[in-house]
Amino acid sequence: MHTFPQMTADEAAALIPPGATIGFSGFTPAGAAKAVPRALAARAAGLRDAGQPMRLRVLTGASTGAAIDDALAEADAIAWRAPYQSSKPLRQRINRQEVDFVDMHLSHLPQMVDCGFFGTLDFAVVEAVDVMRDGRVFLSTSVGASPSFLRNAERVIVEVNRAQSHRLAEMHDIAIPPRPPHRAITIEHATEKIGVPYASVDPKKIVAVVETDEPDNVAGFSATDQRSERIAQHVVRFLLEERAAGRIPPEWLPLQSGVGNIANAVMAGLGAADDVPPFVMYSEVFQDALVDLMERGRLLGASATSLTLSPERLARVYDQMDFFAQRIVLRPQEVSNNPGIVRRLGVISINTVLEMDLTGCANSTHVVGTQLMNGVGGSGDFTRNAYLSLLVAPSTAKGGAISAVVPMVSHCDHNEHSVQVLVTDEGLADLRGLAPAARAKAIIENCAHPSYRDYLYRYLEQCPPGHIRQDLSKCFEMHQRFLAEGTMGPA
Ligand code: 0RQ
Repeated sequence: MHTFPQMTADEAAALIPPGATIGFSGFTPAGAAKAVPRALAARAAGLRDAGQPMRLRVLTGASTGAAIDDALAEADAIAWRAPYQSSKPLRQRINRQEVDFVDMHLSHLPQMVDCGFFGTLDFAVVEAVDVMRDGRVFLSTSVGASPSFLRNAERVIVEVNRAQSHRLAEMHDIAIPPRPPHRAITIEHATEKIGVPYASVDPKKIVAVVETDEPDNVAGFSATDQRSERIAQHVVRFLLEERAAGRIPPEWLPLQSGVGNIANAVMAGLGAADDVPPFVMYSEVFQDALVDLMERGRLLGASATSLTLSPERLARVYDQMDFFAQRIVLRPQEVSNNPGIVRRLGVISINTVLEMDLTGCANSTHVVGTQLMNGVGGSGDFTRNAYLSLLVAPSTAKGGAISAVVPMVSHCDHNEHSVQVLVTDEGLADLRGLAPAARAKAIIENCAHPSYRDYLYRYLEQCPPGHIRQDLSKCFEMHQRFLAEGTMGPA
Protein backbone atom coordinates (compact mmCIF):
# COMPACT_ATOMS: atom_id res chain seq x y z
CA MET A 1 0.00 0.00 0.00
CA HIS A 2 1.19 3.51 -0.66
CA THR A 3 0.04 7.03 -0.03
CA PHE A 4 0.91 8.56 -3.37
CA PRO A 5 -1.69 10.70 -5.20
CA GLN A 6 -3.92 8.36 -7.20
CA MET A 7 -4.99 9.91 -10.48
CA THR A 8 -6.60 9.08 -13.78
CA ALA A 9 -4.30 9.08 -16.80
CA ASP A 10 -5.85 12.38 -17.95
CA GLU A 11 -5.18 14.03 -14.59
CA ALA A 12 -1.58 12.78 -14.54
CA ALA A 13 -0.94 13.84 -18.15
CA ALA A 14 -2.22 17.32 -17.30
CA LEU A 15 0.76 17.74 -14.92
CA ILE A 16 3.22 17.62 -17.83
CA PRO A 17 3.86 21.07 -19.33
CA PRO A 18 4.64 21.82 -23.00
CA GLY A 19 8.35 21.60 -23.75
CA ALA A 20 9.04 19.05 -20.97
CA THR A 21 11.75 16.40 -21.28
CA ILE A 22 10.20 13.03 -20.39
CA GLY A 23 11.75 9.62 -19.86
CA PHE A 24 9.17 6.91 -20.60
CA SER A 25 9.63 3.30 -19.56
CA GLY A 26 9.71 0.74 -22.34
CA PHE A 27 12.23 -1.22 -24.31
CA THR A 28 10.18 -2.33 -27.33
CA PRO A 29 6.47 -2.36 -26.36
CA ALA A 30 7.48 -4.45 -23.33
CA GLY A 31 6.96 -2.51 -20.12
CA ALA A 32 6.23 0.71 -22.00
CA ALA A 33 4.10 3.35 -20.30
CA LYS A 34 0.64 3.25 -21.87
CA ALA A 35 -2.22 5.22 -20.35
CA VAL A 36 -0.38 8.46 -19.52
CA PRO A 37 1.35 8.94 -22.92
CA ARG A 38 -1.96 8.15 -24.66
CA ALA A 39 -3.73 10.79 -22.54
CA LEU A 40 -0.86 13.18 -23.14
CA ALA A 41 -1.16 12.65 -26.90
CA ALA A 42 -4.90 13.38 -26.78
CA ARG A 43 -4.20 16.59 -24.88
CA ALA A 44 -1.38 17.51 -27.26
CA ALA A 45 -3.64 17.00 -30.30
CA GLY A 46 -6.15 19.41 -28.80
CA LEU A 47 -3.46 21.98 -28.07
CA ARG A 48 -1.99 21.59 -31.55
CA ASP A 49 -5.40 22.18 -33.11
CA ALA A 50 -5.65 25.33 -30.99
CA GLY A 51 -2.30 26.48 -32.38
CA GLN A 52 -0.22 25.62 -29.27
CA PRO A 53 1.86 22.48 -30.05
CA MET A 54 3.40 20.75 -26.99
CA ARG A 55 6.83 19.99 -28.54
CA LEU A 56 8.07 17.47 -25.96
CA ARG A 57 11.56 15.97 -25.68
CA VAL A 58 11.12 12.19 -25.41
CA LEU A 59 13.54 9.59 -24.10
CA THR A 60 12.83 5.86 -23.77
CA GLY A 61 14.89 2.69 -23.42
CA ALA A 62 14.50 1.77 -27.09
CA SER A 63 11.43 1.43 -29.32
CA THR A 64 8.04 1.67 -27.62
CA GLY A 65 4.42 0.66 -27.78
CA ALA A 66 1.97 2.55 -29.98
CA ALA A 67 0.81 4.68 -27.04
CA ILE A 68 4.13 6.54 -26.95
CA ASP A 69 5.75 6.98 -30.36
CA ASP A 70 2.75 6.49 -32.67
CA ALA A 71 0.31 8.51 -30.58
CA LEU A 72 2.64 11.36 -29.64
CA ALA A 73 4.01 11.63 -33.19
CA GLU A 74 0.52 11.71 -34.67
CA ALA A 75 -0.31 14.55 -32.27
CA ASP A 76 2.87 16.35 -33.49
CA ALA A 77 3.92 16.46 -29.84
CA ILE A 78 7.53 15.28 -30.24
CA ALA A 79 10.22 17.89 -30.94
CA TRP A 80 13.24 15.76 -30.01
CA ARG A 81 13.63 12.00 -29.58
CA ALA A 82 16.37 9.56 -28.53
CA PRO A 83 17.78 6.84 -28.55
CA TYR A 84 15.80 4.47 -30.88
CA GLN A 85 12.39 4.13 -32.50
CA SER A 86 10.52 1.84 -34.88
CA SER A 87 7.28 3.77 -35.36
CA LYS A 88 5.98 4.58 -38.85
CA PRO A 89 4.40 7.97 -38.05
CA LEU A 90 7.45 9.01 -36.05
CA ARG A 91 9.87 7.81 -38.76
CA GLN A 92 7.97 9.87 -41.35
CA ARG A 93 8.27 13.01 -39.23
CA ILE A 94 11.96 12.37 -38.53
CA ASN A 95 12.66 11.97 -42.25
CA ARG A 96 10.75 15.19 -42.98
CA GLN A 97 12.95 16.88 -40.30
CA GLU A 98 9.91 17.74 -38.20
CA VAL A 99 11.40 15.78 -35.28
CA ASP A 100 15.05 15.91 -34.22
CA PHE A 101 16.17 12.31 -33.68
CA VAL A 102 19.42 11.30 -31.98
CA ASP A 103 20.39 7.74 -32.98
CA MET A 104 22.42 6.23 -30.13
CA HIS A 105 24.06 3.06 -28.85
CA LEU A 106 21.56 1.91 -26.25
CA SER A 107 24.16 1.09 -23.60
CA HIS A 108 25.21 4.75 -23.57
CA LEU A 109 21.82 6.21 -22.75
CA PRO A 110 21.48 5.67 -18.97
CA GLN A 111 24.92 7.06 -18.21
CA MET A 112 24.26 10.09 -20.40
CA VAL A 113 21.02 10.73 -18.52
CA ASP A 114 22.77 10.26 -15.16
CA CYS A 115 25.54 12.67 -16.12
CA GLY A 116 23.17 15.34 -17.41
CA PHE A 117 24.15 15.19 -21.08
CA PHE A 118 20.54 15.95 -22.08
CA GLY A 119 19.84 18.61 -19.46
CA THR A 120 17.12 18.33 -16.85
CA LEU A 121 14.79 15.34 -17.03
CA ASP A 122 11.50 16.95 -16.05
CA PHE A 123 9.39 13.79 -15.81
CA ALA A 124 9.73 10.03 -15.66
CA VAL A 125 6.61 8.07 -16.63
CA VAL A 126 7.28 4.47 -15.73
CA GLU A 127 5.20 1.30 -15.80
CA ALA A 128 5.55 -0.93 -12.73
CA VAL A 129 3.81 -3.83 -11.08
CA ASP A 130 4.04 -2.09 -7.71
CA VAL A 131 5.48 0.97 -5.99
CA MET A 132 6.25 1.04 -2.27
CA ARG A 133 5.99 3.89 0.19
CA ASP A 134 9.80 3.93 0.60
CA GLY A 135 10.34 4.46 -3.13
CA ARG A 136 11.05 0.93 -4.28
CA VAL A 137 9.58 0.49 -7.77
CA PHE A 138 9.02 -3.05 -9.04
CA LEU A 139 9.24 -2.76 -12.81
CA SER A 140 7.28 -4.86 -15.31
CA THR A 141 8.35 -6.60 -18.54
CA SER A 142 11.35 -4.38 -19.23
CA VAL A 143 14.02 -2.61 -17.22
CA GLY A 144 15.64 -0.56 -20.01
CA ALA A 145 16.59 2.92 -18.81
CA SER A 146 13.80 3.19 -16.21
CA PRO A 147 16.09 3.02 -13.15
CA SER A 148 18.02 6.03 -14.49
CA PHE A 149 14.86 7.92 -15.43
CA LEU A 150 13.49 7.34 -11.90
CA ARG A 151 16.73 8.43 -10.29
CA ASN A 152 17.13 11.61 -12.34
CA ALA A 153 13.64 12.93 -13.05
CA GLU A 154 12.37 15.94 -11.14
CA ARG A 155 8.87 14.46 -10.99
CA VAL A 156 7.67 10.90 -11.43
CA ILE A 157 4.41 9.31 -12.60
CA VAL A 158 4.05 5.57 -12.05
CA GLU A 159 1.59 3.44 -14.02
CA VAL A 160 0.81 0.37 -11.93
CA ASN A 161 -0.29 -2.24 -14.47
CA ARG A 162 -2.45 -5.03 -13.09
CA ALA A 163 -2.09 -7.02 -16.33
CA GLN A 164 1.59 -7.77 -15.54
CA SER A 165 2.75 -10.52 -13.18
CA HIS A 166 3.99 -9.57 -9.72
CA ARG A 167 6.47 -12.38 -10.01
CA LEU A 168 8.47 -10.44 -12.66
CA ALA A 169 10.51 -9.13 -9.72
CA GLU A 170 12.06 -12.59 -9.49
CA MET A 171 13.74 -11.92 -12.85
CA HIS A 172 14.89 -8.35 -12.20
CA ASP A 173 18.47 -7.56 -11.26
CA ILE A 174 18.90 -3.81 -10.95
CA ALA A 175 22.43 -2.56 -10.47
CA ILE A 176 23.46 0.75 -12.03
CA PRO A 177 27.11 1.69 -12.21
CA PRO A 178 27.63 5.14 -10.64
CA ARG A 179 29.15 8.00 -12.62
CA PRO A 180 32.62 7.22 -13.99
CA PRO A 181 35.17 6.38 -12.97
CA HIS A 182 33.55 3.34 -11.37
CA ARG A 183 34.48 -0.15 -10.31
CA ALA A 184 34.20 -3.17 -12.61
CA ILE A 185 30.76 -4.68 -13.09
CA THR A 186 31.51 -8.17 -11.88
CA ILE A 187 29.18 -10.32 -13.98
CA GLU A 188 31.10 -13.47 -14.79
CA HIS A 189 28.37 -15.64 -16.24
CA ALA A 190 25.31 -14.62 -18.24
CA THR A 191 22.68 -15.03 -15.54
CA GLU A 192 24.71 -13.94 -12.50
CA LYS A 193 22.77 -11.46 -10.37
CA ILE A 194 24.59 -8.53 -8.77
CA GLY A 195 21.80 -6.14 -7.76
CA VAL A 196 18.34 -5.91 -6.25
CA PRO A 197 14.91 -6.74 -7.74
CA TYR A 198 13.63 -3.15 -7.73
CA ALA A 199 14.48 0.34 -8.99
CA SER A 200 14.57 3.19 -6.50
CA VAL A 201 13.06 6.66 -6.50
CA ASP A 202 12.86 9.42 -3.93
CA PRO A 203 9.19 8.94 -2.92
CA LYS A 204 8.73 12.72 -2.60
CA LYS A 205 9.11 12.99 -6.38
CA ILE A 206 6.12 10.77 -7.12
CA VAL A 207 3.33 13.12 -8.15
CA ALA A 208 0.88 10.54 -9.45
CA VAL A 209 0.13 6.83 -9.49
CA VAL A 210 -2.18 5.67 -12.27
CA GLU A 211 -3.76 2.22 -12.20
CA THR A 212 -3.86 0.40 -15.56
CA ASP A 213 -4.79 -3.04 -16.79
CA GLU A 214 -3.40 -3.34 -20.30
CA PRO A 215 -1.14 -5.93 -21.95
CA ASP A 216 2.05 -4.94 -23.80
CA ASN A 217 0.55 -5.79 -27.18
CA VAL A 218 3.73 -7.16 -28.76
CA ALA A 219 3.15 -8.32 -32.35
CA GLY A 220 3.83 -11.99 -33.11
CA PHE A 221 6.39 -13.04 -35.72
CA SER A 222 5.50 -14.00 -39.27
CA ALA A 223 6.20 -17.59 -40.30
CA THR A 224 9.88 -18.14 -41.03
CA ASP A 225 10.59 -17.64 -44.74
CA GLN A 226 13.04 -19.63 -46.83
CA ARG A 227 15.64 -16.88 -47.00
CA SER A 228 15.72 -16.51 -43.22
CA GLU A 229 16.06 -20.28 -42.92
CA ARG A 230 19.00 -20.26 -45.31
CA ILE A 231 20.69 -17.48 -43.35
CA ALA A 232 20.13 -19.53 -40.19
CA GLN A 233 21.67 -22.62 -41.84
CA HIS A 234 24.83 -20.68 -42.82
CA VAL A 235 25.16 -19.29 -39.28
CA VAL A 236 24.73 -22.71 -37.66
CA ARG A 237 27.21 -24.37 -40.02
CA PHE A 238 29.79 -21.64 -39.39
CA LEU A 239 29.47 -21.79 -35.60
CA LEU A 240 29.75 -25.59 -35.62
CA GLU A 241 32.89 -25.33 -37.75
CA GLU A 242 34.31 -22.81 -35.29
CA ARG A 243 33.69 -25.25 -32.45
CA ALA A 244 35.24 -28.12 -34.40
CA ALA A 245 38.31 -25.92 -34.94
CA GLY A 246 38.53 -25.25 -31.20
CA ARG A 247 37.67 -21.56 -31.52
CA ILE A 248 34.37 -21.96 -29.66
CA PRO A 249 34.65 -24.08 -26.50
CA PRO A 250 32.66 -27.34 -26.37
CA GLU A 251 30.24 -25.85 -23.84
CA TRP A 252 29.63 -22.96 -26.29
CA LEU A 253 29.64 -19.17 -25.65
CA PRO A 254 26.75 -16.81 -24.80
CA LEU A 255 24.75 -15.65 -27.82
CA GLN A 256 23.20 -12.28 -28.59
CA SER A 257 20.63 -11.87 -31.30
CA GLY A 258 18.89 -8.75 -32.60
CA VAL A 259 15.16 -8.36 -33.01
CA GLY A 260 13.06 -9.15 -36.09
CA ASN A 261 12.04 -12.12 -38.17
CA ILE A 262 15.54 -13.05 -39.36
CA ALA A 263 16.97 -12.99 -35.85
CA ASN A 264 14.04 -15.06 -34.63
CA ALA A 265 14.67 -17.61 -37.41
CA VAL A 266 18.40 -17.76 -36.60
CA MET A 267 17.66 -18.48 -32.95
CA ALA A 268 15.11 -21.15 -33.91
CA GLY A 269 17.71 -22.66 -36.28
CA LEU A 270 20.37 -22.78 -33.56
CA GLY A 271 17.89 -24.37 -31.20
CA ALA A 272 16.94 -27.02 -33.73
CA ALA A 273 20.55 -27.99 -34.58
CA ASP A 274 21.29 -31.19 -32.65
CA ASP A 275 25.05 -30.60 -32.73
CA VAL A 276 24.76 -27.23 -30.97
CA PRO A 277 24.86 -27.92 -27.22
CA PRO A 278 22.36 -26.24 -24.88
CA PHE A 279 23.50 -22.61 -24.60
CA VAL A 280 22.91 -19.34 -22.75
CA MET A 281 22.18 -15.86 -24.06
CA TYR A 282 23.60 -12.48 -23.08
CA SER A 283 21.31 -10.33 -25.18
CA GLU A 284 18.98 -7.37 -24.90
CA VAL A 285 15.60 -8.64 -26.04
CA PHE A 286 14.09 -11.96 -24.97
CA GLN A 287 11.77 -12.77 -27.89
CA ASP A 288 9.30 -15.48 -28.88
CA ALA A 289 11.62 -18.21 -30.23
CA LEU A 290 13.47 -18.27 -26.92
CA VAL A 291 10.42 -19.40 -24.92
CA ASP A 292 10.21 -22.59 -26.96
CA LEU A 293 13.98 -23.14 -26.74
CA MET A 294 13.92 -22.76 -22.97
CA GLU A 295 10.99 -25.16 -22.57
CA ARG A 296 12.85 -27.73 -24.66
CA GLY A 297 16.02 -27.41 -22.60
CA ARG A 298 17.98 -25.96 -25.54
CA LEU A 299 18.36 -22.54 -23.91
CA LEU A 300 19.59 -22.88 -20.35
CA GLY A 301 19.45 -19.23 -19.27
CA ALA A 302 19.18 -15.71 -20.64
CA SER A 303 20.14 -12.20 -19.65
CA ALA A 304 18.13 -9.42 -21.34
CA THR A 305 16.58 -6.05 -20.62
CA SER A 306 13.08 -6.81 -21.95
CA LEU A 307 10.63 -9.67 -22.27
CA THR A 308 9.33 -8.83 -25.75
CA LEU A 309 6.81 -11.62 -26.10
CA SER A 310 3.57 -12.00 -28.02
CA PRO A 311 0.55 -12.35 -25.69
CA GLU A 312 0.46 -16.13 -26.15
CA ARG A 313 4.15 -16.59 -25.26
CA LEU A 314 3.99 -14.17 -22.32
CA ALA A 315 1.01 -16.09 -20.95
CA ARG A 316 3.10 -19.28 -21.17
CA VAL A 317 5.89 -17.61 -19.20
CA TYR A 318 3.46 -16.29 -16.55
CA ASP A 319 1.85 -19.76 -16.26
CA GLN A 320 5.24 -21.38 -15.60
CA MET A 321 6.96 -18.73 -13.49
CA ASP A 322 8.65 -21.31 -11.23
CA PHE A 323 10.50 -22.51 -14.34
CA PHE A 324 11.18 -19.24 -16.20
CA ALA A 325 12.02 -16.97 -13.25
CA GLN A 326 15.05 -19.13 -12.45
CA ARG A 327 16.34 -18.88 -16.00
CA ILE A 328 15.75 -15.27 -17.12
CA VAL A 329 17.49 -12.18 -15.73
CA LEU A 330 16.27 -8.70 -16.71
CA ARG A 331 18.87 -5.94 -16.29
CA PRO A 332 19.21 -2.20 -16.99
CA GLN A 333 20.24 -1.67 -20.63
CA GLU A 334 23.65 -0.33 -19.72
CA VAL A 335 24.38 -3.70 -18.10
CA SER A 336 22.57 -5.98 -20.60
CA ASN A 337 24.46 -4.23 -23.44
CA ASN A 338 27.62 -3.36 -21.54
CA PRO A 339 30.71 -3.44 -23.79
CA GLY A 340 33.00 -4.66 -20.99
CA ILE A 341 30.74 -7.56 -20.07
CA VAL A 342 30.11 -8.48 -23.72
CA ARG A 343 33.87 -8.68 -24.26
CA ARG A 344 34.56 -10.58 -21.03
CA LEU A 345 31.86 -13.21 -21.55
CA GLY A 346 32.94 -13.77 -25.17
CA VAL A 347 29.51 -13.11 -26.63
CA ILE A 348 28.70 -14.27 -30.18
CA SER A 349 26.54 -11.49 -31.66
CA ILE A 350 24.14 -11.80 -34.59
CA ASN A 351 22.39 -8.66 -35.86
CA THR A 352 20.47 -7.71 -38.99
CA VAL A 353 21.57 -4.90 -41.31
CA LEU A 354 20.14 -3.15 -44.36
CA GLU A 355 23.30 -3.21 -46.49
CA MET A 356 26.95 -4.22 -46.38
CA ASP A 357 29.83 -3.15 -48.57
CA LEU A 358 32.92 -4.63 -50.17
CA THR A 359 35.16 -3.42 -47.33
CA GLY A 360 33.02 -5.03 -44.60
CA CYS A 361 31.24 -1.88 -43.38
CA ALA A 362 27.53 -2.17 -42.71
CA ASN A 363 24.49 0.10 -42.63
CA SER A 364 21.74 -0.77 -40.12
CA THR A 365 19.85 2.47 -40.13
CA HIS A 366 19.57 4.69 -43.22
CA VAL A 367 18.08 3.69 -46.57
CA VAL A 368 20.13 5.32 -49.37
CA GLY A 369 22.07 7.08 -46.64
CA THR A 370 19.27 9.52 -45.85
CA GLN A 371 16.02 7.85 -44.78
CA LEU A 372 16.02 6.57 -41.20
CA MET A 373 14.59 3.08 -40.75
CA ASN A 374 14.73 2.45 -36.96
CA GLY A 375 18.12 3.25 -35.48
CA VAL A 376 21.34 1.49 -34.51
CA GLY A 377 19.76 0.19 -31.29
CA GLY A 378 21.93 -2.26 -29.41
CA SER A 379 23.53 -3.70 -32.53
CA GLY A 380 26.67 -1.57 -32.16
CA ASP A 381 27.06 -2.33 -28.46
CA PHE A 382 27.38 -6.00 -29.34
CA THR A 383 29.01 -5.94 -32.80
CA ARG A 384 31.94 -3.83 -31.67
CA ASN A 385 32.66 -5.87 -28.54
CA ALA A 386 31.66 -9.44 -29.39
CA TYR A 387 34.07 -12.37 -29.49
CA LEU A 388 32.53 -13.19 -32.86
CA SER A 389 30.38 -10.56 -34.57
CA LEU A 390 28.06 -11.69 -37.35
CA LEU A 391 25.89 -9.35 -39.42
CA VAL A 392 23.11 -10.84 -41.51
CA ALA A 393 20.74 -9.61 -44.24
CA PRO A 394 18.71 -11.04 -47.12
CA SER A 395 20.85 -10.69 -50.27
CA THR A 396 18.17 -8.51 -51.90
CA ALA A 397 15.22 -6.40 -50.75
CA LYS A 398 12.06 -5.17 -52.49
CA GLY A 399 11.74 -8.12 -54.82
CA GLY A 400 15.35 -7.93 -56.00
CA ALA A 401 15.33 -4.19 -56.79
CA ILE A 402 17.81 -3.55 -53.94
CA SER A 403 21.08 -5.43 -53.40
CA ALA A 404 22.25 -5.81 -49.81
CA VAL A 405 25.84 -5.90 -51.10
CA VAL A 406 27.00 -2.55 -52.51
CA PRO A 407 30.44 -1.10 -53.33
CA MET A 408 30.27 1.40 -50.45
CA VAL A 409 27.52 1.62 -47.83
CA SER A 410 25.49 4.82 -48.07
CA HIS A 411 25.70 5.20 -44.26
CA CYS A 412 28.09 3.38 -41.91
CA ASP A 413 26.95 2.09 -38.49
CA HIS A 414 29.44 -0.79 -38.12
CA ASN A 415 32.87 -0.36 -39.64
CA GLU A 416 35.21 -3.01 -40.97
CA HIS A 417 37.25 -3.02 -37.77
CA SER A 418 34.27 -4.38 -35.82
CA VAL A 419 32.63 -6.66 -38.37
CA GLN A 420 34.01 -10.18 -38.61
CA VAL A 421 31.46 -12.22 -40.51
CA LEU A 422 28.80 -11.22 -43.08
CA VAL A 423 25.94 -13.55 -43.94
CA THR A 424 23.13 -13.49 -46.51
CA ASP A 425 20.87 -16.23 -47.82
CA GLU A 426 23.53 -16.76 -50.51
CA GLY A 427 26.31 -17.66 -48.08
CA LEU A 428 28.80 -16.49 -45.47
CA ALA A 429 31.95 -14.37 -45.80
CA ASP A 430 34.42 -14.90 -42.96
CA LEU A 431 36.47 -11.68 -43.05
CA ARG A 432 38.84 -12.45 -40.18
CA GLY A 433 42.43 -11.98 -41.24
CA LEU A 434 41.54 -10.90 -44.78
CA ALA A 435 43.11 -7.77 -46.29
CA PRO A 436 40.81 -5.47 -48.32
CA ALA A 437 41.19 -7.15 -51.73
CA ALA A 438 40.45 -10.61 -50.35
CA ARG A 439 37.56 -9.25 -48.29
CA ALA A 440 35.90 -7.74 -51.33
CA LYS A 441 36.16 -11.01 -53.28
CA ALA A 442 34.84 -13.07 -50.34
CA ILE A 443 31.86 -10.75 -49.92
CA ILE A 444 30.91 -10.76 -53.62
CA GLU A 445 31.40 -14.50 -54.00
CA ASN A 446 29.57 -15.54 -50.85
CA CYS A 447 27.06 -12.81 -49.99
CA ALA A 448 26.00 -10.96 -53.15
CA HIS A 449 22.96 -12.18 -55.06
CA PRO A 450 24.09 -13.81 -58.36
CA SER A 451 22.25 -11.13 -60.37
CA TYR A 452 24.53 -8.44 -58.90
CA ARG A 453 27.85 -10.33 -58.84
CA ASP A 454 29.07 -9.44 -62.34
CA TYR A 455 28.43 -5.74 -61.76
CA LEU A 456 30.31 -5.83 -58.44
CA TYR A 457 33.28 -7.72 -59.95
CA ARG A 458 33.45 -5.26 -62.84
CA TYR A 459 33.26 -2.36 -60.39
CA LEU A 460 36.20 -3.77 -58.45
CA GLU A 461 38.32 -4.41 -61.56
CA GLN A 462 38.01 -0.84 -62.83
CA CYS A 463 38.81 0.78 -59.46
CA PRO A 464 42.15 2.57 -59.18
CA PRO A 465 44.66 0.66 -57.05
CA GLY A 466 45.10 1.45 -53.38
CA HIS A 467 45.06 -0.38 -50.07
CA ILE A 468 41.30 -0.33 -50.49
CA ARG A 469 39.99 -0.30 -54.07
CA GLN A 470 37.21 2.25 -54.43
CA ASP A 471 36.13 4.46 -57.29
CA LEU A 472 34.73 7.59 -55.68
CA SER A 473 32.99 8.56 -58.90
CA LYS A 474 31.09 5.25 -59.11
CA CYS A 475 30.78 3.81 -55.59
CA PHE A 476 27.18 5.03 -55.24
CA GLU A 477 26.12 4.20 -58.79
CA MET A 478 23.80 1.42 -57.55
CA HIS A 479 22.11 3.77 -55.07
CA GLN A 480 21.78 6.49 -57.67
CA ARG A 481 20.20 4.09 -60.12
CA PHE A 482 17.75 3.02 -57.43
CA LEU A 483 16.80 6.65 -56.76
CA ALA A 484 16.38 7.38 -60.49
CA GLU A 485 14.82 4.13 -61.70
CA GLY A 486 13.47 2.35 -58.59
CA THR A 487 15.96 -0.47 -58.97
CA MET A 488 19.67 -1.05 -58.45
CA GLY A 489 19.29 -3.74 -61.12
CA PRO A 490 22.48 -4.32 -63.10
CA ALA A 491 22.43 -2.09 -66.18
O1 0RQ B 1 10.74 -3.58 -45.57
O2 0RQ B 1 8.84 -5.06 -45.11
O3 0RQ B 1 8.54 -2.87 -46.33
O4 0RQ B 1 9.69 -4.80 -47.44
O5 0RQ B 1 13.61 -3.21 -44.47
O6 0RQ B 1 13.63 -5.78 -43.38
O7 0RQ B 1 14.30 -8.08 -43.97
O8 0RQ B 1 12.11 -7.72 -42.73
O9 0RQ B 1 14.37 -7.44 -41.61
O10 0RQ B 1 12.70 -6.80 -39.75
O11 0RQ B 1 15.04 -7.65 -39.27
O12 0RQ B 1 14.69 -5.39 -40.21
C1 0RQ B 1 17.97 -3.63 -40.32
C2 0RQ B 1 15.67 -2.66 -40.33
C3 0RQ B 1 16.01 -5.12 -40.61
C4 0RQ B 1 16.41 -4.07 -38.37
C5 0RQ B 1 16.53 -3.85 -39.91
C6 0RQ B 1 13.62 -3.29 -45.90
C7 0RQ B 1 12.86 -4.57 -46.18
C8 0RQ B 1 11.74 -4.48 -45.15
C9 0RQ B 1 12.79 -4.81 -42.88
P1 0RQ B 1 9.33 -4.13 -46.15
P2 0RQ B 1 13.53 -7.32 -42.97
P3 0RQ B 1 14.13 -6.88 -40.12
C10 0RQ B 1 18.89 -5.01 -31.26
C11 0RQ B 1 19.32 -5.01 -32.60
C12 0RQ B 1 18.99 -2.03 -36.39
C13 0RQ B 1 18.82 -2.19 -34.91
C14 0RQ B 1 19.30 -3.50 -34.41
C15 0RQ B 1 17.00 -2.92 -37.57
C16 0RQ B 1 12.42 -3.82 -43.98
O13 0RQ B 1 17.04 -5.26 -38.02
O14 0RQ B 1 16.36 -1.92 -37.35
O15 0RQ B 1 19.98 -4.26 -35.06
N1 0RQ B 1 18.29 -3.06 -37.14
N2 0RQ B 1 18.93 -3.78 -33.23
O16 0RQ B 1 12.40 -4.62 -47.50
C17 0RQ B 1 15.94 -0.47 -48.35
C18 0RQ B 1 17.77 -1.90 -48.06
C19 0RQ B 1 16.91 -2.77 -47.31
C20 0RQ B 1 15.59 -2.37 -47.13
C21 0RQ B 1 15.91 -4.27 -46.10
N3 0RQ B 1 19.05 -2.20 -48.28
N4 0RQ B 1 17.25 -0.77 -48.55
N5 0RQ B 1 15.10 -1.22 -47.63
N6 0RQ B 1 15.00 -3.33 -46.37
N7 0RQ B 1 17.09 -3.95 -46.68
C22 0RQ B 1 17.41 -4.62 -31.06
C23 0RQ B 1 17.24 -3.29 -30.39
O17 0RQ B 1 18.09 -2.51 -30.36
C24 0RQ B 1 15.91 -2.98 -29.77
